[in-house]
Amino acid sequence: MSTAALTPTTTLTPTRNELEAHWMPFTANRQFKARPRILAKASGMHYWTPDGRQILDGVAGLWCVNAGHGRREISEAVAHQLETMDYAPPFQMGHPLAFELANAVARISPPGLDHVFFTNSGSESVESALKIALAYHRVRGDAARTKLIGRERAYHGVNFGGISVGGISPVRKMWSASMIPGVDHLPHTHNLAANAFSRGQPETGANLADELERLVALHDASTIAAVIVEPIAGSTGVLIPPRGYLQRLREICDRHGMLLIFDEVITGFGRTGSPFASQEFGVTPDIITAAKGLTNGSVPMGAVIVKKAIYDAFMQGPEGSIELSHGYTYSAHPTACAAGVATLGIYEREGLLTRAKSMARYWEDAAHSLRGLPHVIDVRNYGLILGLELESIPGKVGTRAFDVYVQCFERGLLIRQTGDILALSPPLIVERTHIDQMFGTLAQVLRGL
Ligand code: PXG
Ligand code: PLP
Repeated sequence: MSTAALTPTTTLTPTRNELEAHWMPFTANRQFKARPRILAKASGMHYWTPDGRQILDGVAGLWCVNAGHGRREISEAVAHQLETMDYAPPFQMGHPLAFELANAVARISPPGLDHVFFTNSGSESVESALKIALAYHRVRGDAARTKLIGRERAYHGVNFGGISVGGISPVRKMWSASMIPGVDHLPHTHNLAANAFSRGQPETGANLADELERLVALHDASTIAAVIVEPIAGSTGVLIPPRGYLQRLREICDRHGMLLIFDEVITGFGRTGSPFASQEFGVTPDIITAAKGLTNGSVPMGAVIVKKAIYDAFMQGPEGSIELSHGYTYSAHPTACAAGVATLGIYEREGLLTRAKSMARYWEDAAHSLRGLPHVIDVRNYGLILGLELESIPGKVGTRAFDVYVQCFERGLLIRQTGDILALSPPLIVERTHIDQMFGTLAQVLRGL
């Protein structure tokens, strides 16, 4: 085959026919294919469409391009790695960058979380974390701890463990017969009546953590392995934890010997103003799941970061035994590791893991300037995250926010929409002028509704 034949043939917007074969994820395929939105190029804070329209990236791709697009340090590291060694088996074999990246991740993790298991996505990180939590109790001789506690309105990716501890009703209904057994849920913390238009953490709701005591009383602590929560729920609409809530969860887990897992796939790598939300909120879990920002979105990769005591619990028995029968063909893939090391280098050199803190006040003020615009029933924010909730059109949940999403795109701004909630989470290199443009465009669209 000539090299020409291997070159992608589609450079401009694909035709209707060319769009068909790709079954798009989490997408209204028929609606999309009738009116596609195609991105062709990216640099810094921007995307470009195939016809050259510039789009301001208000969501860091999908909460992942924290250092902005097209970072040369990353593409050069990836290219170099591909040329040096394209692949190495991760089982019973190592390569230098895997260890370098694990150390780099451990350095920015909360104190005590110092061992890193690599995956290829947030979903795989969640599955791995749940399996590690269950196995941890078993290797300690506490094998009756088999139950997992999730939370309503949680998103933990799309695999069976993740949707089981997750709390998204339509998803749970679709695969209702296939949920993993032994899972219960905490109530979510979203309460517009009490907390609408909160700046930062809402004042009301820490007591909802006490529901965990109720679940402990119901199931008995001796049967519960772990509790998993997102410190800030992202994809189900930006739900900020009430003041004191995460602390109380930590206390209850400690009291009853249950592991606490923070799913930091979105909140990790600087989104909140600290490297992880754990440090930001001053609550240290036993396990952190991460992905997205780990490689700046450039190459798929995830990580499970665990406390030393968890790792150590597995390091027993004959030295030649495999301690954890778990792993992926592409765990610690050399290309992903190269991207990860380069990414963490950028974050460190440019202070991006804490930059959200210095921008947060400007962000918050800009966000709350939207209060009072048509149909806006809540504005909530933390670090460089915005959640904007719109009043739903009766019987047509999501259509109003989707309309805003499309209109923003047409006016050169990429945002996220879920139900009637809009989210912003820009690259952490965002400047005030970008923030002005984001909220200016949003305000214009909202006024025109
Ligand atoms: N856990 C959390 C907390 C997430 O936010 C995942 C797990 C799964 O990660 P992967 O890499 O398998 O997608 C996520 C992913 C949105 C949106 O619109 C958010 C995610 C994914 C898709 C859309 O907010 N988060
Ligand atoms: N299915 C089959 C048939 C396989 O052989 C493998 C891996 O060897 C997998 C699934 C898992 O793939 P991965 O390791 O990329 O998750």
